[in-house]
Amino acid sequence: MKRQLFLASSISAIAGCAGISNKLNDNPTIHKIIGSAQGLDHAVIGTRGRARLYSERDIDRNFRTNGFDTPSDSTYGGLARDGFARYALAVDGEVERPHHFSLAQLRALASLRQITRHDCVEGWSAIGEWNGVPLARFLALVRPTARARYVVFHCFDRAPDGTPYYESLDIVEAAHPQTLLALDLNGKPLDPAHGAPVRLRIPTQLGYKSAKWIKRIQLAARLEGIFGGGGGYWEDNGYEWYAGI
Ligand SMILES: Nc1nc2c(c(=O)[nH]1)N[C@H]1C(S)=C(S)[C@@H](COP(=O)(O)O)O[C@H]1N2
Ligand SMILES: [Mo]
Repeated sequence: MKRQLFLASSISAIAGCAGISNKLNDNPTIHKIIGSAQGLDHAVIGTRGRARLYSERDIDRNFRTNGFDTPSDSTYGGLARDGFARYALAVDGEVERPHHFSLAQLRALASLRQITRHDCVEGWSAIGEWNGVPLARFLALVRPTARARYVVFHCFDRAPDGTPYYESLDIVEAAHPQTLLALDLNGKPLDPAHGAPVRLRIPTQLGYKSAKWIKRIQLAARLEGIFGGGGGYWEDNGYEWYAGI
């Protein structure tokens, strides 16, 4: 798949963030710098640290799909066949409380519905109403350790060469109040093509960060040693890790 990187690179050029955010850590000065760089970026597109919220009439009823094919292996297929009744989202790594969450447990935690725009780096956007679990709320439950700096999302799907899709956020972006573990799109449970049963939906970053078909969430101190070490399938293939809009 040939991809255009111009949007991501012009955005990080505006924010001036690529180098800084890769070192994002507990240093408050760095957070301030990133905060002001993002503020500048958001001033350009008209928001203030938050993605813009839209109204019901803006919703695109045909939200297009993109990326790899819906997983067709027996694990995912088996789970999908009985409505994901046996699905369990694993959370492990740098957490005090590793846990498996059933879909029912996730539904009980869902508390945020927001209408936002999804921007794909290939040059299309779509507005949808997403409902799900604020990732900050979820992280508070599993209690990241002091060493945890990244939240890594492992997915069911694979590239044609067999490489699994994955993504990651630093823990600050993960805890942004608009970052969701999404369960519903436009009032209905996610369909398989949009990432059922659970996907990430981060409206402050480009589309490829919003991992679909999540099977496991890993808290990590570093990205080195996780697949290619770039923090995501596309990042391992040259994309920017920081994909703020
Ligand atoms: N697991 C997984 N997540 C993924 C992708 C993918 O191929 N696999 N594609 C990404 C890209 S590039 C985009 S634009 C969005 C598309 O989401 P949609 O199919 O719901 O429109 O999913 C993102 N998340
Ligand atoms: Mo995308």
